[in-house]
Amino acid sequence: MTKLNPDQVSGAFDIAGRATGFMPYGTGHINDTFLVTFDTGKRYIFQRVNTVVFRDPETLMRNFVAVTNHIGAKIAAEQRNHPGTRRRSLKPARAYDGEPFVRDEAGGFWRCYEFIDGARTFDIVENPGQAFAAAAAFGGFQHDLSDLRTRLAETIPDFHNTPARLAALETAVRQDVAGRVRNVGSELDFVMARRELCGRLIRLQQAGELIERTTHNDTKINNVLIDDVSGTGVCVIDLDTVMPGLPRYDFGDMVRSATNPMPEDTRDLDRVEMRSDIFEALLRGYLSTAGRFLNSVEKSLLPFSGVLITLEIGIRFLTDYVSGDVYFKTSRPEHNLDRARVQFKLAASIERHLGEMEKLNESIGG
Ligand code: ADP
Ligand code: GN1
Ligand code: MG
Repeated sequence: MTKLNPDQVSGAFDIAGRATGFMPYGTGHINDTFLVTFDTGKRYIFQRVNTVVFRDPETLMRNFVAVTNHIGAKIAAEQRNHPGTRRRSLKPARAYDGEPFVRDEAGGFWRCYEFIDGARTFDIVENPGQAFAAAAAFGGFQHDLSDLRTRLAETIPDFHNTPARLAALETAVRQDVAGRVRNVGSELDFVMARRELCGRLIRLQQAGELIERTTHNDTKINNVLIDDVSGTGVCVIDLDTVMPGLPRYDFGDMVRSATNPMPEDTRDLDRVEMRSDIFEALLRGYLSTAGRFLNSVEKSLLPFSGVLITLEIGIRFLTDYVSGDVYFKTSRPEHNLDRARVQFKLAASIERHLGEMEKLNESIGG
């Protein structure tokens, strides 16, 4: 059955007025996102959740509501009514049946929240100020959730279990369903040479040295809205993978997505590199908000997490390429391979800078 559009489901949400227009929005790889305008002049984000990736979207939405209620209550308690504070959390709309979602007759699973005005996301960080702002917002988000008493459901089990991601790649290579393994020899060599790295954080966690916390798990830099005027981080979005995890993964994904000056899928690999000034701004921004609750072991692993997550996401893109593009949205046959190559080039660059990154981390209190 053909997929429905947001204007066909908008009437099921308890929103004043009528939807008058919609357009696809954002550059995410998983869900379908739309900006919908109502005749009241108000704008909303509608999302058709990818139910192949998120098998239990109702549980996911229970997490979503728990998180946004928790942060919303803090905002109310703080009673700081300047615009930045009011916009700090997403506000999910309710359907007329009281649920924070709507299922359409074509099998689509929809949610909706208010559009946050006066702010935007960036796919590529333009300057250290933006990196500081984004990292401070993600650290603030972790801090906001550090006293959440309920343990959230795992929307994707083993999401950042790097050894499990490696095992999935090995299985995909053995099966070679798309006949693409012959194209990825050097990429596989790159990964296999780093096999030992993959288990490092998980081993520390299993040894009880790293504490499980509620983390975002998808801190790609375009998952935080930056204020158009002040340049500060306004609101952390894309809450599908907020669940128990290690804060290090969140910092690592900021390093992966913000330090690279090129698009995540560029073919111009010569220009892919880790920008040291952006790393420093991320570290300072993140510690300005998360430094308060992290312990010293957690802090010492911040630079390494950049290598690990970049390698892990590269492994995931490569696995999807070998599997015939079944997970991430693609717009060309080699798209996932191009993405994987960028991650590996960036991981190698981070590795080369690791010594100086660790020195900096020690010197600023990480
Ligand atoms: P995806 O899962 O597709 O990455 P996101 O939830 O990250 O979806 O949303 C896609 C884009 O839509 C974001 O990068 C951001 O630009 C925009 N966006 C999402 N939610 C809002 C919001 N409440 N207000 C303004 N823009 C938003
Ligand atoms: C996906 O949804 P989006 O585009 O923010 C993916 C992340 C990856 C990222 C790589 C649920 O994030 O884990 O790091 O692509 N999200 C999911 O760009 O798999
Ligand atoms: Mg997103």
